[in-house]
Amino acid sequence: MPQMSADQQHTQQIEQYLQIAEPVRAALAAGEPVVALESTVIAHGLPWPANVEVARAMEDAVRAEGATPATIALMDGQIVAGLDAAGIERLATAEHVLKASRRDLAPALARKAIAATTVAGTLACAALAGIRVFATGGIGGVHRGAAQTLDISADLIELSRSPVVTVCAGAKAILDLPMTLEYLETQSVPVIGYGTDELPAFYTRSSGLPVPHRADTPDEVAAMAHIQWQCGLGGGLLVTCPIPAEHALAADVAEAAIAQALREAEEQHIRGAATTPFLLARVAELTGGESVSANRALLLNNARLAARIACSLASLSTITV
Ligand code: PSU
Ligand code: MN
Repeated sequence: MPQMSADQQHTQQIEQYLQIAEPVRAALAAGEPVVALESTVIAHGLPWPANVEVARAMEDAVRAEGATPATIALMDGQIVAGLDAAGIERLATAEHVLKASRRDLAPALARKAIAATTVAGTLACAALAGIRVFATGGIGGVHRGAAQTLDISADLIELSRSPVVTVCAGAKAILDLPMTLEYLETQSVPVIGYGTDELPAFYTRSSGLPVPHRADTPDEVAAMAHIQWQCGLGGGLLVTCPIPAEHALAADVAEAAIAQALREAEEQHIRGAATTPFLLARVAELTGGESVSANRALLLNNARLAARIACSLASLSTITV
């Protein structure tokens, strides 16, 4: 039998656990643009049937810009990069869908559990699949009171680890946003305001907090990523793109809902991995249908921008990380 190189053995090992959908595999092999999409928003972020509709609309937005979407989740003992329509439906309607961050990937695969991937989980899977651009809604961050609880999302570490451009609408003010920016600085993640000098706060376009870098076109973002990887600096880049103005919530509405959700989490002693889902669900309930349409608008906007960045990156010469 011919000898396999260590690299080939490694690839073969990963392939047992990684199912890349055919259109995604073909696009990657041809150096064509691919955008990873997360699945937490399908399983945990939005109510049914809005979740299925938004997941499909995000994929359509990516395709409309000339890129191939790859929605990522764990099913039947494999990481699936490029869920099909049936996979999306299954994720949206299954009873117990795990929330998988990087630490949960191996246990969930071993148990053949169905799991939606968080930003950290999706980034780790995208990197394994060789996907370089990822669109999400809001990232996790440093929680308020983290000086006591040490509750800091693994998203922030993974952003520094996986060589992927993440496009988000900033982070919700359920988090300590100044500390989140500090932590991203410590982790050496370039934070790039897209068409803005301030960190967007998900439902609202601005937090009043300056970001260190700015880009106004997809080409500018692609150039930054390309140079970071060509120079061997590794890791990811975070693009923060404000929600389109016509869909932004009034600042006082968002703030009131966030303040109440935080109070309730405190009263009910919500801790650890349950904290973010609790806060997100309460904020969504308290702002009613308005938050769902805002969420939809920013997700589609981010998918579109991510696709444009992926197209621009693909047009640059071969990338070596
Ligand atoms: N913030 C949002 N929407 C989300 C999340 C955070 O505005 O959907 C989800 C993402 O999946 C993110 C995760 O990666 O919550 C962070 O969870 P934790 O704080 O437990 O790391
Ligand atoms: Mn946490």
